[in-house]
Order: sequence, then C-alpha cells, then structure tokens
Amino acid sequence: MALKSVRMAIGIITLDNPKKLNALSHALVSSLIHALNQFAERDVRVVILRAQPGVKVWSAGHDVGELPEGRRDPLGWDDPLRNLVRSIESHPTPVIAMIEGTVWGGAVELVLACDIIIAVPESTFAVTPARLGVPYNVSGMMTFMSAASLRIVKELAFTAAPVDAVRAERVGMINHVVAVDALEAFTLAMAATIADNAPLSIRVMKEQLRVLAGAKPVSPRGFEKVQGLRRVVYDSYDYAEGIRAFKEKRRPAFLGR
Ligand code: KFV
Repeated sequence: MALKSVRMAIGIITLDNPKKLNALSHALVSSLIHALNQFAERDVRVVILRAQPGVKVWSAGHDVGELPEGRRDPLGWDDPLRNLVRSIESHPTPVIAMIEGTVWGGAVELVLACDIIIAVPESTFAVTPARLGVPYNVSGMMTFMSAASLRIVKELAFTAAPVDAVRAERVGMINHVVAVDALEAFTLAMAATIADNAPLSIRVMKEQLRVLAGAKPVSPRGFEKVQGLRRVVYDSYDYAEGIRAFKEKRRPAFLGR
C-alpha cells in the first residue's frame, strides 16, 4: 500500500493504492506510520512523501467509507488521519511532501503537516469538510491556521473549492512550484541538502517549531465550547446526509440542522 525505499539517507514513502485514489484508510495509514517508524530507527535524515508519478489524484482524503455515519466524533483522537498527522509532526526528521495530482480534504491537512511542500503547477488542494457536512477537529484547524492566513483558511474551508499550487505558493501555503519533469530532481536535491546538515540540530529545531507553533492558549471552557459545537454538527441530520450522499454518489441536500 505504501512503498518505501532509502537512498543516501533519504527515505521515500510512496502512496500506492490507486484503486481507492490513495484515500487515507486505516490500512494505508497504518502502513505509512509503519514506514515512518522504520525510518526513525535507521540513519534516515529526511523523508519524502509522494504518490506514484503521473497520478491524477495524490490522495482523495479520509476514507469516507470509514467515517462514522453519525452521533460519533468523526475525527476523534484515534482516527487514522489524526494518528498520521501526529506521526509526521513528531517524526524526528523533516518530511517533504512531493505533490503531483489533486489533494482532497484530510489529505490537504496531511500535506500541510509535512515540513516542506513541493508541488507541480497543475496540482490542487481542496479543503472539503463543508462538502460532506463534517465538523473538523481542533488540532486539524490549527494545522490549517499554521499554514496560511486566517482569510485564506476561511476561503478554503467555506468554499471547499480547489486552490491550485501556483496560488498556494503565492499565499505561503506551500514552498515551491516545480514543473513536473523537474519535480523529482528538485525534491531529491533539497532532501540531499537537508541530509548533509546536522541531524540533531534539525531534529531539535523541528520539535521546537512544533511546540512553539502549538503554544496557543485555549481555556478549558473555550475548548469545551468548540467540542460541544462540533458535536452539534456530527449529531445533525446534515452530517448523516453528507456521508449518505457521498456513498450514494449524489449531491447532498443540506438543511442546516
Ligand atoms: N473515500 C472513499 N472512497 C473514495 C474517496 C474517499 N475520500 N474518494 C473517492 N472514492 C471512491 C469513489 O467512491 C469511487 O468508488 C472511486 O473511489 C473512484 O472515485 O466504488 P467506486 O465507485 O470505484 P471517482 O469515480 O469519484 O473518481 P473521479 O471521477 O476520478 O474523481 C476523483 C475525485 C477525487 C475528484 C472524487 O473521487 C472525489 O471528489 N472524491 C472525494 C474527495 C473528498 O471530498 N475527500 C474528502 C474526504 S473527507 C475528509 O478528508 C475529511 C477529513 N473531512 O473532514 O471532510
């Protein structure tokens, strides 16, 4: 499902479940986390996360078939996407996302959780919870807020429309836009530069930045309020309708309750 290889201290993980458009199922996420853990135990100094060359869809996001149908938090602590985002954030080396194809929903958060993002101009990023009626979770919203200005995050979240890599780079969401025939060489060259530097220094700076970026005080009351509001959404008719409509391959008819 996820292929892995190591060259010159660069670990490469390839999403490889094209039949399911690399949807982030339990199975795919487990093999990604397993690959990351194995790299952490070896002298791998930087990881590249990619899909197969030429794919149309880099990842279709959360496996909707595995989301609860209602009355349960769809993105709770142990959800596969949450586990994967935490694994990348706490991975001891930088993780570079190399993007060719379209990226959807939770997969956008996965990409934004990576340390560096390099994408081809044709790639797009769509934040889609509002297409399905899903209440996104709190730390997931923080991933988006760390990746772009509040205004951009709001546009992406409220429209659920794909934004292309050129605009994503302009607004600071991603690092580089590189033509498809140069993508791999460019990404490997950056990985090699990182691999040549001091791994302990990089490891500590990555952890420092993770801790400092997450140092946002939220009162217990504020947190409970947000969780309570999310619950209203996943208990709602609209949530169940969004998931049902996806499975029935039709447009959802949302009622706002
Ligand atoms: N989960 C499960 N199955 C999925 C899937 C997903 N996220 N996306 C696509 N599939 C299935 C789809 O039902 C179909 O199954 C097959 O993959 C090919 O999709 O049994 P089937 O019929 O073979 P198609 O036919 O839709 O492919 P295509 O016409 O090429 O369109 C590709 C794409 C990506 C534009 C379309 O599949 C799509 O819009 N997928 C959903 C993208 C999305 O909204 N993802 C967000 C998921 S929810 C999420 O991540 C979170 C955390 N959240 O909060 O919302």
